Amino acid sequence: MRIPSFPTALYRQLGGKIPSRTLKLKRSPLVVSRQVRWNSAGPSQKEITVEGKTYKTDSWMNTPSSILDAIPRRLHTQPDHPLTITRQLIESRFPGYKTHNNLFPIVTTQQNFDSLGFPPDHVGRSRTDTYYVNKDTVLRTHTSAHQADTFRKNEADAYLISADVYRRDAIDRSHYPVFHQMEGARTWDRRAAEKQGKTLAQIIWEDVAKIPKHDVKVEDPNPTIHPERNPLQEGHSADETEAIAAHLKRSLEDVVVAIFNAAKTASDAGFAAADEPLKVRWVEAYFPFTSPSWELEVFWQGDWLEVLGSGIVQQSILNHASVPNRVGWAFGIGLERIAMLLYSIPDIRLFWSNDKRFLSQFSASSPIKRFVPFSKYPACFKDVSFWLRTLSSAAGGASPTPAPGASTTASFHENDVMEIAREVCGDVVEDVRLTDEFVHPKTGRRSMCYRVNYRHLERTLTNEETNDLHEKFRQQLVDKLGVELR
Ligand code: FA5
Ligand code: MG
Repeated sequence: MRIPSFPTALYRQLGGKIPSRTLKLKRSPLVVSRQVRWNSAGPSQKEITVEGKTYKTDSWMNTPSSILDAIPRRLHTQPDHPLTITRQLIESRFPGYKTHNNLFPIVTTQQNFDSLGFPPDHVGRSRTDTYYVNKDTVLRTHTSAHQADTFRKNEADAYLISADVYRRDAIDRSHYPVFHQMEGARTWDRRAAEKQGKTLAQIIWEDVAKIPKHDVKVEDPNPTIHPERNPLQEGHSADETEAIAAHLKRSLEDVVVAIFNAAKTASDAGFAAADEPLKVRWVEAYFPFTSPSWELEVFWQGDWLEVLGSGIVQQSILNHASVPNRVGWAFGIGLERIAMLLYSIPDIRLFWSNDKRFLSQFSASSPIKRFVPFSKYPACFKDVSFWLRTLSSAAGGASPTPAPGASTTASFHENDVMEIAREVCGDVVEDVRLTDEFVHPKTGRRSMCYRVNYRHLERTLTNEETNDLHEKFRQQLVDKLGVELR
C-alpha cells in the first residue's frame, strides 16, 4: 500500500509553515578558524569553550563542531562580503537607528524563547529544530533573542541588530543551517505625544510622512487587524495600530525598493528580474512576540520568496523590559535572501565560499554588479532506502532517554537525516530529497528512500570519493538513527 507523503515535520522555526520537500544540504567545506575548543576528549565532552567563553554541556547538547566552527566567520562584518554590503545598504535606509553588529550568538533559552513569550511546547524549542549547548543554552535561532535586552537598555527609539543565527532547518537554495538576520525595531513613547498635546497616532503618522515614497504596487489585501487571524492587542487602540503598521510597512517597502533599484542600476543592468517589474506582497503571519504580524514576500525566479517577518511588538515584552510607555514595531529580515535578490546569487551556500572567484566579485567601494556564476561541476546522485526502526524493537532495545542524536520511529525527524548528510559530506551534498515512502501492509513498518545529489562547488568529484561519502552516510544512518538499510 502506498501512502501519500505525510507533511514533513520540518516546520519553519517560527512561522510554522511547511517548507518544500526538496532539501539541499550544505555546509562550508572551507571553515578555517578553529576557535572552538572541546575541553575533554571523547564522545561525552563535558564542556566547550567558544571564543574564551566556557559552557557545560549535557544531554541536550546537539551542536556539531561544523556548526560551532561557523561562529568565528561573522560574514556580515567581513569587509567587501556581499552580506556586509547588503547589511550596510539596508542600514542606510534607516538613518538614526542604533546599530549592533557584534552580539555573541550563544544565548539562554530565556533570551531566545521565554522573553518572547514562546509557550513551553512550541516546536521551535525542540532539539530537532534548535542547536542546544545544554538545557538552558542555545545558539540563537533568531536576532529577536536580543529584543528584550535591547528594549531594556532603552538607548534609542530605534535599533538594528545584525547577526549570525542557527537552525536545524531544511536546506534548499534559500535555506542554510547558519544564516544572518537583521532585527529592526522602532518604538514611540506615549508620554512624548502627551507632552506635545497630540495623540500617539498623530505623531506616528507624521513620521510615516517622512519615509521616502515609492510607486511600486504592493499587494496587501488583508485588513491590518483581524479579530481571529491578526488580533489587536489589549491596551492598543485601532488608530495607533494602524499608524504603527503603516510606518512598519512603508519602512520595509522602502528597503525592498532600494535593493531592487540598486540591483537594477548595476553596471551591467544585471538584476535577474530587471525586465520584470518588482512584485511584492504582505501576508498575514503569526509570531508569539508580535500582534498583528506580517511577512513580506518578493516574487523571485518564478516563486514567492519570504524575506522577513514583522509585527507590532507584544506590549508585555516592553512592559517586562521596564519601558511600559513605549509602543512600536519590530521585524526580522533574512540578509542572505536580500543579498540573493540584490546580486542574483543563485544558491545560499555560496556565501560561505572562500573561493576568489566568488569573493572577488563584491566590493563596497564600487557599484553593485550582478554575480557571474563560475563553472558548474558535474553532479552525481545516489539513492539510499531504509526501514525505520519500529516502536516494538525500540521498546525492546532502546534506553528510555535515547542517546543524543539517536532516534526511534516515534521520534524520527527528517532534520536528523539532513544533519548526518551535512556532517558526513559537508557542502559536497547539493540536495537530499525524499523520493519514496512506503508502509508495509502487514508489518506496518515504514520505508523511506532518499536521493542524494553530490556536487562540489569548486571542482569535479571522483567516483571513488562519491562512493566513499555515500557509504559513510549510509553507515551513519544505521549507527545514529538505528535504521535498517534495504
Ligand atoms: C523570525 O526569525 C522572527 N524572529 C522575525 C521577526 C522579528 C518577526 C521581529 C516579528 C518581529 P522567521 O523564522 O520567519 O522569523 O525568519 C525571518 C527571516 O529569516 C525569513 O523571512 C527569511 O528571510 C530568513 N530565514 C529563515 N530561515 C532561514 C534559513 N534557514 N536560511 C536562510 N534564511 C532564513
Ligand atoms: Mg517565516
